[in-house]
Amino acid sequence: MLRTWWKESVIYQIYPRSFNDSNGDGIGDLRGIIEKLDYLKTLGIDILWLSPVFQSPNDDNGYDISDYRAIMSEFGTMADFDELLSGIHARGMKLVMDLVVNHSSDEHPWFQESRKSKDNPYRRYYHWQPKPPNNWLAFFGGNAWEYDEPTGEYYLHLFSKKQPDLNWENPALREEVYSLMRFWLDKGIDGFRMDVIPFISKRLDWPDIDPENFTEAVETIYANGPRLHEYLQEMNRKALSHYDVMTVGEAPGVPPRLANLYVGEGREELNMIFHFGHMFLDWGPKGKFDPKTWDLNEFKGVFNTWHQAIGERGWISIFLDNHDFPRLASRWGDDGLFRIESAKMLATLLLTMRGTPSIYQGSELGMTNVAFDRFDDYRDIETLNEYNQAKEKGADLDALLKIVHQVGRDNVRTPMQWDDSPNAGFTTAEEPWIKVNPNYRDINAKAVLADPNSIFYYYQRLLKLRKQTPALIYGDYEQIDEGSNWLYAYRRWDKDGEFYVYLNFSSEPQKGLPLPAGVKLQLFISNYEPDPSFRDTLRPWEARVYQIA
Ligand code: ISL
Ligand code: CA
Repeated sequence: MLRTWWKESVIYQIYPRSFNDSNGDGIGDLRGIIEKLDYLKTLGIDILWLSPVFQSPNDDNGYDISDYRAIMSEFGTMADFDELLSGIHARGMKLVMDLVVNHSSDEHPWFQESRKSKDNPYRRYYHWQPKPPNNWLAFFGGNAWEYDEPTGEYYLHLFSKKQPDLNWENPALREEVYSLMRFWLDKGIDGFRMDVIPFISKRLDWPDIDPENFTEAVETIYANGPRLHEYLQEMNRKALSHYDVMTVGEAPGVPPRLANLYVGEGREELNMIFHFGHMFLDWGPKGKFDPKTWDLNEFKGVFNTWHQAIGERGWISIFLDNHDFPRLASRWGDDGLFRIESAKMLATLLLTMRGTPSIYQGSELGMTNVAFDRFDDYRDIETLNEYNQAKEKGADLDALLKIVHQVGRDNVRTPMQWDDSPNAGFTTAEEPWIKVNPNYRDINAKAVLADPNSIFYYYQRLLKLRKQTPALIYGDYEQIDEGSNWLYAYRRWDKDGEFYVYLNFSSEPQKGLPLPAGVKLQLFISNYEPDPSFRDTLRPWEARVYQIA
């Protein structure tokens, strides 16, 4: 199996708008990130992934790009970017940028031209149809086909109507993409995270979806289109292969059996993907605002299945939250009484699983979901569109607000909590672009840095241990609990080392650990003080990792 830096690294995702505001306008920016590089170095991460920082009207916070070669004015200048990149490299870290090329902004000059007339040279940069050819629904609500006045035709948008889908069938568009990739690669960046990359090749027979089962349509119709792998191989040939960089494709709709088509060695496509197996466990047929319950055995099943599917030939990146999903401690743990214990337990999972871990900003503080009591305080287009639709239909808005508290993307977009001063030290402005989580007085970076027992230092230890332990990176994986509904236990091993990981996914003490017999167990790391009387019992949300001595 290929041994390489991006398998041995840990990613930290920054959502720049919410990370740190350096100039008091209420919006995080690049100089704000520069100010915190030493903080990130202290934590011990290797790769910074920045959510999009390109020029954008911010309909979807930068995932709608109007100039791929310019920095968003609110975030700073190209000079700031260059300084950020060299600051990252000077500290021995790497920088990965977000590549959003399934769609552009409708304010991109390509689209401005494209909509002008049917014979405009940019017409074929997007998908135009005289009539909607199918019943596709957009992720952010409503129809995926939008009528456009100037030419009287419809264009496709899988996300908001300000995010028209690019037409990859057109070789001229593809060359534009490879060229903008080379622009950033030539500046010396270290790779790309690729937004909804499985969606770029469309089914041109335009089949209908089952509107009652949107979640299923993502996999069966939107993702994994007929020319996808041809495009990825071309992208590799024309851009990526000329640089020592890493790629991670965001891969909603990619089932395990197709994974190695994307990331298998010798395919010359991507290095890794982020799969959504666990992220969609609580989505009902109608999507995220139609939540259902999940259980621990399904969750474990996802990790097992993906491990088997990837095997020795491919690689994945492991994440438990990001800028689109609830906070990990709120979603998979207990963000009340056992916030600290469960945040550390989940960190243990993230950093001892096979695959390149990706940490989302604020996890190292144990940040939690937020529950604003008015829709007015929400900023995310997905939430606001859902609200507007519900209002139009006369649906129960209080019920929707509760669902938003549980699943909304603004849960993870409130400002980073740096200290206990007003607005958590994120900004000196009176009002940040989105309100801070009121729990910032207790939960903040200043507090965790002052407490040797904090979540922050637990991450720091885990990061260091992982780096020193090839078995935790390259080693094999196998689940060892037998269908327990509170315990997740697994073994990681290679020829030089063997590790047993025990994770209590419950708020009760639980007895009966499947400990290996006849070997000497040495405690490797735990989120509780060791206590021999608990040898066979895990305390609430306890994580314990043993090494075979
Ligand atoms: O959270 C989701 C929608 O409810 C996911 O399905 C998400 O839309 C999907 O993973 C794609 O996400 C990416 O592309 C979107 C952008 O809004 C997200 O922030 C980005 O991560 C469109 O660019
Ligand atoms: Ca700012």
